[in-house]
Amino acid sequence: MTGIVVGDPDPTDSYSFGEVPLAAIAGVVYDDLDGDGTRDPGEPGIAGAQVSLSGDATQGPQTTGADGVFRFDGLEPGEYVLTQSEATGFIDARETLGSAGGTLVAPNRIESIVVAAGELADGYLFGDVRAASSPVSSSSTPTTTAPRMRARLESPA
Ligand SMILES: [Ca+2]
Ligand SMILES: [Ca+2]
Repeated sequence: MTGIVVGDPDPTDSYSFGEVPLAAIAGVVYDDLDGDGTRDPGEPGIAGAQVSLSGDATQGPQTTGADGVFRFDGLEPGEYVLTQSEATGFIDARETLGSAGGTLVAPNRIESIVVAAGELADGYLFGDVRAASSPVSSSSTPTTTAPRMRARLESPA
């Protein structure tokens, strides 16, 4: 509080009351290559996805760059909503809540993110997968396929 003199007689004094450190909400839109809902090492960010902030303030949409990162700065303490839309060629996968929590209410929509003064709420992950490759493909779990079942699947119809 240095520099602020209580009772300053200057009528043009512009100090505002209740000045608080501002918060930020950040995260990444990423390519969930194996469709497991977790960002694993080597799973890249997605460029061209859009993320919007709503709630106690509205910002965006931000369009992600190659790293998939989005970040909303300058937020008053309050409650916010993140909404994501896929980049061309991608479909929805699973989302992961970040450090300030929240509620996943629908695909690509996280509500009730409550941030305190000066808080950086990070780690909000929006997972998408390429539309060309099915996220429910069984090809990623060959070791759990019984030989008999595999033989049946591979036999001619
Ligand atoms: Ca993954
Ligand atoms: Ca998603």
